[in-house]
Amino acid sequence: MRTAVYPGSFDPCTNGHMDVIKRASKLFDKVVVAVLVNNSKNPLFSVEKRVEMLKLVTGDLENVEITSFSGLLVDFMKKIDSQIIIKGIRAVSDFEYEFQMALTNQTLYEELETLFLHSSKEYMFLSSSIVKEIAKYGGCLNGLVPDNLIPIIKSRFENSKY
Ligand code: COD
Repeated sequence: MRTAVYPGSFDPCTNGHMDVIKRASKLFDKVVVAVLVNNSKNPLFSVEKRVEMLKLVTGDLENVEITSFSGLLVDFMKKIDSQIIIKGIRAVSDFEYEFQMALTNQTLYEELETLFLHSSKEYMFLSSSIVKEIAKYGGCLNGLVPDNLIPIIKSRFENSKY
């Protein structure tokens, strides 16, 4: 059984992430979406909430599992005995960082392969940061995140001075 891991912050999950998850789920027997716990980016949503939101939007994808991890990705990969990391690539700027990460991870765990899925053209500009910026100023999130996440994201801003 081929299991691939799609790691990220998912703060929050966007339609760009969803596109990668759905496409990866067609390529592998199982896809584990792994949310990083101790992210230095000062996340808007707790890891529990990010996991909950991902579970909500992937419920219909039978071979997709949502979990979280802390520490090094390579240690998580060893723990669940997977050797395939999925990354999404939007532009050349993503590639430079992701290529460095892929080589670092393979240096730490030789058997690892990182597979890059290019962004679909309608999501090339999309990131969690852009979604947060729009939500912060009360902008429209239609088409940027799964519909059922819109009220959750909006209420996070209504209830905070983020
Ligand atoms: N279209 C396609 N792909 C996309 C889109 C989009 N619109 N938006 C995001 N993506 C891709 C990103 O390129 C990335 O591959 C993935 O989706 C997740 O994106 P984010 O922004 O949610 O998550 P990141 O990039 O902050 O996640 C970084 C990791 C958590 C993967 C990384 O920091 C990590 O592995 N940390 C653990 C510590 C470690 O092992 N570090 C490496 C050795 S030092």
